[in-house]
This record gives sequence, structure tokens and C-alpha cells, in this order.
Amino acid sequence: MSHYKTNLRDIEFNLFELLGRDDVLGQGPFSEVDGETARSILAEVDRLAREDLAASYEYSDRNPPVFDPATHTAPVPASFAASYQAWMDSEYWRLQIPEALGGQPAPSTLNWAVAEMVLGANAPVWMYAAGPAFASVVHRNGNERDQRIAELMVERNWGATMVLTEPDAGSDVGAGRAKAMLQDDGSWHLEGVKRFITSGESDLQDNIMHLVLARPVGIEGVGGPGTKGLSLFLVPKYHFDHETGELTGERNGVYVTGVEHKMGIKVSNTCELTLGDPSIGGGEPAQGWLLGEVHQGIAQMFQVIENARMMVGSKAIATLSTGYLNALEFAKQRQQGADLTRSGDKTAPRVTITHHPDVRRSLMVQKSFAEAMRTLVLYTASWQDRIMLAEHAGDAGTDDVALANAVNDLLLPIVKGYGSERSWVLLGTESLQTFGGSGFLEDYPLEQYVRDAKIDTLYEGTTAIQGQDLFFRKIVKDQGRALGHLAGEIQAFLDAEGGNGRLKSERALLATALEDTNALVGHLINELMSAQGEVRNVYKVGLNTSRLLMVLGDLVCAWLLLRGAEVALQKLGGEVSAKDQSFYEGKIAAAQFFAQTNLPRVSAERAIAEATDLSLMDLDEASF
Ligand code: ST9
Ligand code: FAD
Repeated sequence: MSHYKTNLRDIEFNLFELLGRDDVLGQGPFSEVDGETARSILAEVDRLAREDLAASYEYSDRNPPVFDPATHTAPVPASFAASYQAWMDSEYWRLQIPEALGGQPAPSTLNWAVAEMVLGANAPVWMYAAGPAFASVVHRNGNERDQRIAELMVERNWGATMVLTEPDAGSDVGAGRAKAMLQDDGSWHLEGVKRFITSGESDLQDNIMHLVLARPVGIEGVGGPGTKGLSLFLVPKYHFDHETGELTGERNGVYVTGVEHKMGIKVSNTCELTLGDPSIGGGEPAQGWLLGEVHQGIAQMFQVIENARMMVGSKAIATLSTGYLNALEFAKQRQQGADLTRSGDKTAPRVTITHHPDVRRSLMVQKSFAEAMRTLVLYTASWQDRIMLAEHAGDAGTDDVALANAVNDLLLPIVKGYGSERSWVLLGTESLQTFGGSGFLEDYPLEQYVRDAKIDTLYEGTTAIQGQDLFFRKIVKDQGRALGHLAGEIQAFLDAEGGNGRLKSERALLATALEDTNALVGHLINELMSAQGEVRNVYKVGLNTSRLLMVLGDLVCAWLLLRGAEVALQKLGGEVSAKDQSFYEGKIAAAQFFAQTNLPRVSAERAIAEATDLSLMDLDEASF
């Protein structure tokens, strides 16, 4: 039986009933993917995910790849290779790459809906299969030579990696020391040690294209300190004919010199990558090509990072969803104790644990967060749809597109930072907990879910980094435009007063939370401005950026769930099947519960932020 439980009904509710994607499908760049095609893709991926992709989830955790230092290899288990191949054979990865690379572009909303199911079933499949998506960044930023390389990456299904991190450069990417030296033939030789490189090695593909950030040396005007001095190089594992893609048989001097032993996602090889070390392999130089012949490494790499941050948030949220559905199934079967109203009666019949108020509370916490954050992902993707449509229509330079980009940028740290924190915590405190002691056993997937989801708060920028990105870049640097737009949308929802009167008190909670969030942001901006006179006041901001991330996440999620509840109420006003009746009632209940149990906390968070002083920063380190 599959570990993975999808929620296709809710995915379709979001895409078609809440976000109206039928208006976008079959249009402009998506002419080949209409609503009917989208629905059949979703149905097929639902099956594929539960069956072929999920099949190797457990085995490859218990039997992870083993690194062989003699050959610098770490082959994946055959069962995982079969899952990977099933995904590649489905060809659905083509939905996220441009036509020029053999893709069949689909709206981002559809892609992230598909991604949810792949990531929830077996996330490393998606990661190893990301070569074509990486190729699209190479294609977009490359010159003619690189564009040909991008085509070969897709045609030959090569793997690809993003290579930023070094032992002394994690969050601080700009501290990277790997260097690149220009050669007479226009290529570069790279030297350095990178660590924690996902998919850095496997036997799934003939070749791997590493996208490496390194600092050019010896050239005036480039290679300065920090992130802006980094350039992006294409460094293949094996050399190849740049026209035909045939491997020449020569090894490039980029070797995996270690594979980490990890808490989770063990089949996803996390590699130390050594470049240009004469004592390793045949001592070959690590030859690379500068992407687009321009020194804009960090900006180019952020095109990959933005996608990967969306991916990481989606992975976490997908795991919470299947964690909840597994917990729900267990809770419906597990009998324990008597109903609370008859707890004094020792002869009272035993009931399933779904009868216990605290289990109901826990299940609704899981349901409401999983569904709220699914909407958060797809709502964010709907802004990406807007950008794609405008770019196709030649409107890329308009104010509308600038706004869509800014709102998307604002939402990304929430998807990644808030999504991963909430999911990882709730998977442990609620989903696994629902199973009692059984949740701690390998008999159920929950313990693996918890281990596999922890990484999501760490990589692609830790939660602390997401909080800072949200405040300093997405709010302050943006001069509050995107946030103002989002707040305006929430206010418009409040003013419209829909919801049949049934959501009245939740609207009031949302209104207060919006006011408190605006005040919290305003307070942090004031503190930041005051730092121009008293520089240490910036600490008061830094003490609250993670708080703001979580507050904004709760606010946006509550609003999106209430929007969904409004749709559900409308549907219930007409004829619906018994199954849909339960589904829509569940949507309304989840929205009300989420608002009632999370929004009141926003006032307290505001008060905590406003009361923040410098005592923590003044405390001597010895007193910690
Ligand atoms: C990692 C991988 O952890 C884990 C999983 C891998 C799985 C791979 C497979 C799946 C991936 C699929 C990918 C598919 C490919 C894509 C397909 C696309 C269709 N937004 O603030 P400054 C830029 S990997 C955009 O001064 P600092 C910007 O250019 C490791 N751009 O930063 C800016 O210049 P300007 C992940 C941004 O103080 C410049 O950077 N590691 C953004 O120098 C400098 O900005 C991390 O994530 C942004 N949000 O450096 C590191 N922010 O301002 C985390 C910056 O002129 N650390 N830029 O525009 C950070 O993010 C730091 O904040 C820092 C700070 C490094 C940016
Ligand atoms: P550090 O940066 O040392 O952070 C330690 C702690 O300090 C964290 O809690 C952090 O939040 C906090 N901190 C650091 N700086 C600040 C600050 N300025 N303000 C507030 N708090 C701060 N990297 C790649 O390049 N490519 C990959 O494919 C890749 N895959 C990975 C796969 C796995 C399994 C893992 C574990 C990591 C991977 N990484 C990859 C690296 C990953 O992106 C980094 O681990 C992450 O960015 C954090 O860096 P670090 O581990 O050095 O922690």
C-alpha cells in the first residue's frame, strides 16, 4: 500500500473553483494545455505519484546510496531508479520548460499542483529530474554556445546541480572562496571545495552539468568581494562535443569527494564537490564556461534559487498534507477510551479516537494548515501565471508585470520559510502524535516524513534568511508596494462582506489581524529608520524578522482560506453531491477554525515586537 495520500479534490478546488484557472488554460503560451488536458494530467500524476513514485520511498531511505571514494560514485537503489525513470517517461517535466527546449509550457499553477504530488510521493525524484529546468535558466541567460548546451542537457536528460555552498560560505554565499582562472581558449579553470551539493553524483544520468558560483581572479573589474564578485560557470562532469553532445570519454576535474550521512531524504545525494585538485582523479583541471560571458553570477543563480525556494516550500507542505491524511485514516480506525461525556462510566463502549476533542482539534489543525498552505502555493503561482501571460503578449515592461513580480517575490519567503516551519513542526507535534507510540515506529511513514521534512527549514536559505529577505528586500527595498497591494486585496475582501453572514466573526478577526500586521511592519520600519541615528536599533528589527514572517504567513493563509470558504458557501447554495457537501463543509470549517485559533495571536506578536528592547543584545555571551 502506498505511503502517499494525495488530495486531488482540494488541488482541483484551488485551481478551478478558487483561482479560476480555466480562464488561463488554453490561452496564449498555454494554447496546448486546456482545462480538460490539465485535469487529465492531474489525474495521471495522482496515480503515478501514489504508485510508481511512492514505491521506492521507504526502501531508498533504509538502503541509501553508498559513496565509493575510489571511483567517486554513489549509485542509487534500483527501485529508486525505477521511480525516477517512471517520472521521466511520463514526460510531464516538459510542462515547465520553454518550447525552444522541447517543452510544452503550462501555467505555473498547474506545474506546482503537479509538483506537490511528485514532491509528496518522493521528493528526490523531482530533484534528480531537474536537469531540464536548470537548462531553461542556462538557455535564458546564455549566448549561442550555452543555448546549445541547454538543448543538449534536455535532449540527453543530463542531471544538473546548483553549486553555491562552501565549508565557510553557507548563508553567507558571498564568503565563497572557489576561484576561476580564464584560459587562452576562452574557457575557465576552477579550483575550490564546495559542500552539500544536492544530486552532485548518481548513476541516473550520463552526465551532470554543475552550475558553479566562483570568483574570477586576475581580471580587472570583476571578482570583487561578496556575492556581486561571483560568476556562474557551467562545469560538466564529463567533457562532451558541444555540437552533438556526444561524450568524449574525458573526465572533467570536478569530483565528488564525499557524500553526507543525513537525518532524512537519504537517497538525495548531498555531495562534497572538489574542483581542480591535482591529487584527485586523473588530476585534470576543472574546466568551465562562463554563462552568457557575463559576470552576473548571483543574479543568474537567483533565477534557480527562486524556483528552488518554491520547490522546498511545496515539498514541506505536500508532506504535511500526506501526513495529515495518514493520521486521519489511522484516527478513524484506532479505538481507545470512552467518549469524554461518559468517562466516568467504566462500562461505556470504547470509541475511535476521532471522538476525542483533543484528537479532533489536532486533526483540524493539520487539515487547516495543509489546505491553507496549498492555497498559498497555488495563489503565489497564479502571480507567476500572470507574468508568463504578459511576457508572451510582449507586455513584460508594464507596471502590471512589475507588480506581479513584486508580489510573487514577496510571497516566496512565506511559501518557503513559513511553509517549511509550519509543516515540519506540525508533522511532529500533530500528525505523528495522532498515531501515539505507533507514530514513532518505522511501520508508518510519519517518522520518515518528520525526518525528510526537517531539511526544508534549512536549505535554500534558512528560516532566519527568509525572514530577513522578506523584510529588508521584499518590503523595505520594494518600498512596501507589493505588501500594500496584498493588504489592499485583503481589505477589499473584508469590505465585500460576502460569506452569507456565516463568516462574520472570522472577518472581524481578519480585520484586527490585518491592522496588527500593518502596525508591526510600521513599527519595524520606524526602528530601521531610527537606526540611522542609533545604529544598534537595527538589532530590534533583526530580533523580529522571523516573527514577521510567521505573522504574515498566518494572515495570508487565513485570508486565502476564508476566500475558499466563501466559494464553498456559494456552492452549497446550489445542488451538490453528498461527497461535495462534506467537502465544502470541511472547507468552511477549516477556514473558521484557522481564523479563530491563529489570528488572535497576531495581536500578541505585535505587542511582543513593539516591546522589544536591546537587553538580549546587551547580555554577555557568557550568560547564555
Ligand atoms: C540549496 C539547494 O540549498 C537545496 C535543494 C536543491 C535541489 C535542487 C533541485 C531542484 C531545484 C530546481 C531548480 C530548477 C531550476 C530553475 C527553473 C526556472 C524555470 N531574490 O541582499 P544582497 C541577489 S542551494 C532574487 O546584497 P548578500 C540579487 O542579484 C544553496 N535575487 O545579498 C542581489 O543584487 P541586487 C542555497 C536576490 O548580502 C544580490 O543577490 N543558499 C535575492 O550579498 C545581492 O543581494 C542560499 O539560499 C532574492 N530574494 O548575500 C543562501 N536576494 O540587490 C541563503 C539576493 O542588486 N542566503 N538576490 O538585486 C541568502 O539568501 C543571503 O541573503 C544572500 C546574502 C546570500 C543573498
Ligand atoms: P550557517 O549559514 O552557518 O547557519 C547556521 C545558523 O546561523 C542557522 O540557524 C542560520 O539561520 C543562522 N544564521 C546564519 N547567518 C545568519 C544571519 N546573517 N542572520 C541570522 N541568522 C543567521 N547548497 C548548495 O549550494 N547546493 C545544494 O544543492 C545544496 N543542497 C543541500 C542539501 C542538504 C541536505 C543540506 C543540509 C544543505 C544543502 N545546501 C546546498 C546548503 C544549504 O543551502 C546550507 O546548508 C544553508 O544555506 C545554510 O548554510 P550553513 O549550513 O552553512 O549554515
